Parts: sequence; structure tokens; C-alpha cells
Amino acid sequence: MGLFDKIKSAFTNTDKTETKPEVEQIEQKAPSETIEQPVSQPVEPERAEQKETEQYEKGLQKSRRSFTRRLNELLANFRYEDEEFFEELEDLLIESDVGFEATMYISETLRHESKVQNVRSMADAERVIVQTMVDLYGETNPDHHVFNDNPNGLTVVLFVGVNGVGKTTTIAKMAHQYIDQGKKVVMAAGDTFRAGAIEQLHVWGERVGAQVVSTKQGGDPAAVVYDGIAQAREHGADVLLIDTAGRLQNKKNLMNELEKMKRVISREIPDAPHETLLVLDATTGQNALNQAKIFKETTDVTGIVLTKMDGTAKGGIVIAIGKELNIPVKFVGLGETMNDLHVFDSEKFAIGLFKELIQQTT
Ligand SMILES: Nc1nc2c(ncn2[C@@H]2O[C@H](COP(=O)(O)OP(=O)(O)O)[C@@H](O)[C@H]2O)c(=O)[nH]1
Ligand SMILES: [Mg+2]
Repeated sequence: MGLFDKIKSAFTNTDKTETKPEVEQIEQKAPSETIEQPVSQPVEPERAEQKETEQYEKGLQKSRRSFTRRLNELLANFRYEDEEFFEELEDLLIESDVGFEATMYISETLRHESKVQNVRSMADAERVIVQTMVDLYGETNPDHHVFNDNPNGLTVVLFVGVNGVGKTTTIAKMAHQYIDQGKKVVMAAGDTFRAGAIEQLHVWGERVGAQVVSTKQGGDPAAVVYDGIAQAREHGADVLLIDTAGRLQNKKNLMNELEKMKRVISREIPDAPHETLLVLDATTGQNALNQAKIFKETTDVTGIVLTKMDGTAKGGIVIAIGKELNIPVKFVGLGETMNDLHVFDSEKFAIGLFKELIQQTT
């Protein structure tokens, strides 16, 4: 069953008293069976699940409202033989950041369904478009729950990405989640380049209750990493989160700097860093994809954190990332506070983007 049918049947509830608990069990077991997740410990699992879904809905409301309104407007003029309709649909999808490949796939699917006569009415067209899109979310990111926590000691996470995408904020949010679980966190201020970056991490450290290791501005980031590992060991910390500077203007420098940091890390802890997370700002669309391509060439990225989803009306970027990059989105940022980082969940994400559209399909 595709993701669309799964969500749709959960919404139409009546005859499926068995389906829903089953779905929820799978959802909750997957993460805890593999490794511990940096999410707040659910006191009451079902309630926590529901709260998570609500937070996705809230965080994605800009995108949802915009897309729902525009699709409804477009569908009001639907004629199944009208080439102009398909072109307008393609424009809408491109403008929603789903990427070229997915746009063509969605419109070709609709063309095909129109040809084989499955689509005649506006309601038929709506169902095909929404179902195809939701199923794409289900297919593009199947492994969202796999986060490589180190079960045997210190987990080291390196954060990379260009200035302003949300690295430091994401580190603070993640520290907050780990601390919430009773873990000890050290943060290393490896962005020694940007004015104010070190101070910003100290402020967050105090707010969330994590220790911060830093040097002066302009200092050697690899030395900060070294000190960070030493401090984490000395204090018996569970997690070390490392901030970095992202100077894409000079790819060679960036590469050297990241390589040097990684060398220091793996010399101390052979299988670390356990995750190298690339932080991307969702509001920058195609630009974010281009950044990802450069970072992918430069360093081994193990996952993406997609920030500022709450600030964009173009929610399609997850599809474009899934189709074009082959790096899993592991977390999404849905706001500026420390509670606004979420483990990426394609089902909740699709509900956040398409709730009313899914409900209104017949
Ligand atoms: N709305 C929103 N703002 C965010 C999110 N993540 C980060 N920001 C904001 O983005 C700005 C830059 O973040 P910062 O962590 O300093 O980026 P860095 O340069 O990559 O370290 C700050 O104003 C953050 O509050 C998010 O998920 N949603
Ligand atoms: Mg920063």
C-alpha cells in the first residue's frame, strides 16, 4: 500500500479499527528497536505521536495553505484534453520546489490516467495528483529513522552547511533533545570564522544546559574539535555536537578544514564522526540543492537537516532532495525555538502538507 492509501484509510477511520493501531505500532517500534532517537521521550506514546503530527501540521501550514489554494484554483479549470492545464500544473509544481524530474513524473502520470480514461472530472484529477505526490514522499525517504548513535560511548555529530542555514540553532535544538533524555552533551564551537558565532553557541549552551568548548575567533577549528573530545571524555558526556563554518566561496579551504577536523576526530575515535549532517535552508530552494551537491563532493554527508520549513510556502523540496541527491533527510526544522527540531517522518510530513487535500479526495 502506498503512503496515500495508508493516510487516507487512517482519515476515513470508520471500517478500520484494526488498521490504525497496527500502523502506529510499526511507527513507534522502528526507531526504538534500532537505536535511541534524539527525540523527547514520549510519556504516553499515542499522545506523543499525535502531538508530533500536530507540530508538523503547524510548521508546514504556510506550504499547505498555499499549495491547497493554488491546486484548487487550478483544478477549477480542469479539462482533460487541455494542454494548457498540464502546463499550468507543471508551473505550480516547479514553483513548489518539487524539482523538474518529479514535476514531469506527476504530470505524465496525470496525462496517462487521462488517456486511459481514468480521469475525467476535477475530482479524478485531484486524486491522481495528490496521490502521486504523497506516494512520492513515501518512496523518496524510506530510511528516515536510522540515526547512527554510538552504542559504545561518545556519539560524535559534525554539522556542515553554509552560513545562515541554521547549523548553530540546530545543534542547540538537538542538544536540548538529548538533555531531555538525561544525556550529557558537549558542543564544540568549530565555527571560528564568523563574528559572533562562538558567543552564539555559548548563549545556547547556557539556555539548554550543555557545556561549550571554544577558542578565540580566527582560531583553529581542528584544535577546538580536539579539546571538545577531551572535555567530553573527561566529563563522561554521551554526545559531542560540532559546529563548523561554511565558506563555500572557497571550496578548497572548506574541504581542507573539514578534512582536518575529521582526521582529528577519527584519530581519537576510529568510527567517528558517527553522523555528518548537512544543514540546508528550505527557503532557498534550488540553491539548497546546489549547496548539497558541492558538500557531497567535499565530504561524506550521512544525512540532511532541512531547516525553516515553517518559513517557506514551497514544501516540495523534500521530493527534489529525494530524487536528486540520494542523501536521506533525517531531521526537519519547523520553527526557531528549541522544541522545533523533528526526526523526519514522511507520513507526518505528507499530512502536514496535504491534510485537507487528502481528506477531500473521493
Ligand atoms: N523559522 C525558522 N528559523 C530557523 C530555523 N532554524 C534556524 N532558524 C533561524 O535561522 C537563522 C540562522 O541560524 P544559525 O543557526 O545562526 O545559522 P548558521 O549560520 O548555519 O549557524 C537564525 O535566526 C535562526 O533562528 C527553523 O527551523 N525555522
Ligand atoms: Mg552558526
